[in-house]
Formats: sequence, C-alpha cells, structure tokens
Amino acid sequence: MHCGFVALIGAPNAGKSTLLNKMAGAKLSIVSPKAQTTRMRILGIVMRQQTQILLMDTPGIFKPKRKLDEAMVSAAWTGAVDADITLLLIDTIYGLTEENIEIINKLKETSRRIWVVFNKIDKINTQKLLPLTEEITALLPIEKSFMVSAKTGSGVDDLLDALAEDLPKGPWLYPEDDLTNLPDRLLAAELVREQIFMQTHEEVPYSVTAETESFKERPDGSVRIDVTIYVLRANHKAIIIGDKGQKIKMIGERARKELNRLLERPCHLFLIVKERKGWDGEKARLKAIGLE
Ligand code: GDP
Ligand code: K
Ligand code: MG
Repeated sequence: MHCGFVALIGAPNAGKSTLLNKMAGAKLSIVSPKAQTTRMRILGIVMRQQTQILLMDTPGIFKPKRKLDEAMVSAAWTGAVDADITLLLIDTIYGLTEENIEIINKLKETSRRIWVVFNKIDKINTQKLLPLTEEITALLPIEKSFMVSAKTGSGVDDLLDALAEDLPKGPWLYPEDDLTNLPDRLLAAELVREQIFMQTHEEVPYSVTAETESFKERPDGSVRIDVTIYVLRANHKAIIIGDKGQKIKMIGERARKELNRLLERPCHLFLIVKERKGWDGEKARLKAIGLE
C-alpha cells in the first residue's frame, strides 16, 4: 500500500480545479472562468494501482487585498507545505508570467518535491513548451514535467501513473471508495456559489458567500437543502435576485440539477439572499467555508 498528499498549486485560472475533477473522475471542485472561484482546500481521493493519491485543490495564488483573500492564499500555501509532491500548474496559453515567477520563488521555500504540469495543451502548439521548460528549470529544481489538457483529459493518465509509482509506502488514510473529504452540505453551498460565479459579473461573485443552513433527509429518499447567500451590498442582493426573481430562479435550478446528479437523489433546494456587510472579515463566515 502507498499513500500520499499531492498539492495543486498555481495562478488563478491555471486549471487546478478542472484537473482535480478530471483526475478524480468526478466533479468535486467548482470551476469557472473567473479568478478565485476556489476558496478552500478540497481533497480528491484517487485510487490508482494500490496507491491512494490524496489530491489537494487549492485557491489560486495572487496578491491578497482583504481578509478573505489572505485566508485563501494562506490555505493554498499550507497545502504546498503539507504535500509529499507539489504539482505546479502552468497555463501554457500565458507561459511564464510575473505571477508564476513569484509563485516559483516562494515554492523554493515551501516545497521539497516539485513537478511541473503544463496545462491547456489543447490550445497551444506544444513546440513552444521546450523553451518554457528551460526557463522554468533555470529558476526552480523540478523533478518531472508533464503536458496535459485538464479539459480533454489528454496526458492525465500518465500523470496519475507517475504519482501512483512515486508516493511513499503507507496505509490508506481514507476508505477506498471515498471520493472527497467535502461534506454534502458544503458541496451544496459550493454548487450555489459556482452558479453565482457563472451567472453574475464584475464584483458581484466576489461579494458572495453561501452557507448551508439545513440539510434534511426526507422519508421518500429526497433531501431538502436550505442555503443562505450572503452579499456585501444591497445592490448585489438585487442583482442576484434579478427582475421578478428570474436570476435567483436560474441559479437555483442549475445548482439543483448538479446536486441531484452528485448526491444521486432528488434535491429540493431553497435559496435566500441576505445582505451582510463585512462578512468577508468575519471569522465565523470564513470558518464556515473552510478557511480559518
Ligand atoms: P483554477 O482557478 O486554477 O482552479 O482554474 P479552473 O479549473 O477554475 O479553470 C479556469 C478556466 O480554464 C475554466 O474556464 C476552465 O474550463 C478552463 N480550463 C481548465 N483547464 C483547461 C484545459 O486544459 N484546456 C482549456 N482549453 N481550458 C481549460
Ligand atoms: K477559476
Ligand atoms: Mg479552482
């Protein structure tokens, strides 16, 4: 038996959550084209050749502006420190950006073993990767590098095989058929937040946190889930509710469909929106989303 922690580290939108989901073969972490969609560390549990690979998705690394940002970035670095192997994800569309150079400089201090994963190769000419690999190895000692498309899955099997072979001997830390450490009530809140990231714009998604207030199994096998959406400002509340409640209805419908699929039973999802100034500085709110 082998078992070990693997952290996914990288700039916002490098594709960390998409890769986690692809490697786990299930949607565990929410994805959107917007930076800072992922706020907490989510563990994906992948069994491969008698190895339990504990994959840690992390928030992207960026310059923190507020308390929530600080907690997110610090969650990402804690992931790197705890890991047996750190996968540094590079979005090959952009290559070695300033952001990546800063991450690389800090990785030198936090991580012992670093593998580079070049992502989004479905979008580029892979010949461009040779000079990019050279640039990176000049800055950072890396053990291995991989080319993948988290979206199409190309290269992902090779990466999983390499991890399975490399992780240390040790007992499995989770039951064999567990997929994640994320509780269902947190998953429900995350799926609501994902829809808000997909369906609202500018500063609105960053104004939002979602918390599951109650999660009740019904005798007929379905489940009733009540989620509260907190926003920082009254006008954001109005935007999320939308004209005649159209927006909140759409958010609820799409999140419910995903929930039905992931929880494998009918879900009744009830959403309410509340204005709560300064939630992003409150300890209790940060704790509720797995930060702090
Ligand atoms: P994260 O912020 O690093 O977790 O990135 P996400 O997983 O949320 O992905 C950010 C965006 O990049 C989303 O729109 C994804 O669909 C897209 N994306 C991720 N991986 C790939 C890939 O391999 N190819 C392409 N074309 N897009 C990708
Ligand atoms: K994202
Ligand atoms: Mg993410």
